[in-house]
Amino acid sequence: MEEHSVHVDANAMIKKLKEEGILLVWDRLKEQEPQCGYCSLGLSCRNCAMGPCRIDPFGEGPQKGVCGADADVIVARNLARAVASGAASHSDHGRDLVEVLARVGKVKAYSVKDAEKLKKVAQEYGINTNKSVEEIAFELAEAMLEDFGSKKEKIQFVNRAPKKRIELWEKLGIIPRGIDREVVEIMHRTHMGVDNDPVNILLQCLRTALADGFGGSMIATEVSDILFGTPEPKMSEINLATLKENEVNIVLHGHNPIVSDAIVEAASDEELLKLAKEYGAEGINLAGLCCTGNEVLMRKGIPMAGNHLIQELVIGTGVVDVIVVDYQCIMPAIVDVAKCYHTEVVTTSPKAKFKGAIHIEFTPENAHEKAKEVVKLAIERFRERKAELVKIPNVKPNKLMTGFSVEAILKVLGGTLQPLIDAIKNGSIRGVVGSVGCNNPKVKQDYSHITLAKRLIENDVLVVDTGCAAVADAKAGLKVPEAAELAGEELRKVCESLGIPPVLHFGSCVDNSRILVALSALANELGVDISDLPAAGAAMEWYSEKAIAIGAYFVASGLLVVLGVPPPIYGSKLVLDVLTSKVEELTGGKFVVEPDPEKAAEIIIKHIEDKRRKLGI
Ligand code: BF8
Ligand code: SF4
Repeated sequence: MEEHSVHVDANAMIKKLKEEGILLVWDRLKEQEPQCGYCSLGLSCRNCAMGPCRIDPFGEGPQKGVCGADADVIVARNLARAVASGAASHSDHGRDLVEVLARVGKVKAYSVKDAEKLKKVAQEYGINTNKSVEEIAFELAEAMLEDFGSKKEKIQFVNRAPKKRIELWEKLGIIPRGIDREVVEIMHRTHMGVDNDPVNILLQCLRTALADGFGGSMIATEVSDILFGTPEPKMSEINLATLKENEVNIVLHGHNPIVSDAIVEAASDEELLKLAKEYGAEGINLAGLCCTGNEVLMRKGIPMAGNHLIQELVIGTGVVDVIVVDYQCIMPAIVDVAKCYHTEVVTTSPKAKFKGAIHIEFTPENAHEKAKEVVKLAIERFRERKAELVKIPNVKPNKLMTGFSVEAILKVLGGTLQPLIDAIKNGSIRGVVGSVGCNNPKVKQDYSHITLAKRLIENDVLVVDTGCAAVADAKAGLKVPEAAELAGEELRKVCESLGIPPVLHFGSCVDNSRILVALSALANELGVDISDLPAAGAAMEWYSEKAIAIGAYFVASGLLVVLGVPPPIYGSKLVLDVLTSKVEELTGGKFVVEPDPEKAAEIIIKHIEDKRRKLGI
């Protein structure tokens, strides 16, 4: 049987769990096959009770739904609802952070860790910063909440985009007015009998995606930096061997640092450490999963257990005492796997409860106590481990360098982007690519992310990565300064002189907003638009609606975006044509679907060279 992952630790765990008779994501995918062809093409609609309806892709059966909607309308509407869900997920996460920001000074668990950034962002919002940190935090939170509403003509961070880009968005009528407003408008437009012009629907997809990228996600990133510290380069470790057999292990899974950060604090509580030792553990060990893992890795160097497809496997080590989650990308299946071990799944958000899990609800007011409660529960579960089920894969943790916020990069460069611009101009860095997104069991885990990143750096293209792609590249050893050896000669020299890896960890998925900030700054310095830059995006193993929103805001910002997993748009020639071709005339960006990472790399490199030629560099 072909292995499901490129990694030894994952394959060892898959084998173990299989032997134990536990069904995993790959087994469930098999059970689902063949998956529905109509849905895969985007041709099914259940938006109303006259349906559900399906359009026959071969032109023999029905070509219209009961209401008269054709393939183009149905495909565009389905895509729009995915963008709305993705944008809503990032943005609601952002709002939760803003609500914490508003309470700074009134709650124990949270404070402002980066006052300089607080002031800088507050000034962008036009707030007078000549007052206490708590007052600024409150006023900034109030101003950010306005961005979620519907009273504005333009959300604030849109102003960070290059002027030409903003003018273009104005011309296209896709300036996001309010984050919630754009999401709601998609839900409205896709109701039966509202927007029946597929191109008009697609434009609203771009506007809503921008409300995510320059709105909800950017707010999430900035407020996380303010509350938990702006990341700086640091070393850490990654893979399943970051779990410790002799320690209490708590796995942090989900997205929002509000919970994971509080647990990190609680895990160093003296009393709890004493208790853990009394119970026979040598300490309390934390390991991250998915994006909340990226958050605490970027800021605190907390080791990372893995990415999306590791979440069931991590429990299979038999040493995870508690897996604590907030929301997003948490498979309901982990509760079933946990039942076969001593592991407790702890949910923390009123928005995300799981049948079979223990619910310990976190609020900004109680986070301190609740975090300790979770750690205590983990200590108690430690004693219940089933020795016969314990097996941590016999590998060494991979090292990685993390923490590349835009601010940190500026510091590395000596305070200005000029060295980077010079390197791009003289060709030692041919271009920059954001490699983002998930794992998908339809792709051998991490193969496409890693192959793409390797090919790009070999060709002197700097890679910045986020989310699960970032974990993949780190496990492949691409995020240590020594990985400069794997880069082309020119990129290698740049990395060696700066002491950085050729693949830079930009953070979690909301931190794709850092890519927007970095590219906007680069474009501004060069006096061009983002679409003129030798840059691109890739989501080679995407699965999530959030990744669709990210891809759409990259395209709206002028980037070529390669998707390694086909999106459900092939049922409409028109939608396919708009998104993979015509949109380029509007925004300068477009989607390319290319599952083969070798070919994806060729497409991206050609794109970068074209852009360089046009810039005359
Ligand atoms: O927000 S990359 S699988 S964990 S959706 Fe999810 Fe995809 Fe991972 Fe983070 Ni992003
Ligand atoms: Fe069918 Fe139209 Fe209703 Fe969709 S909105 S389910 S196509 S009748």
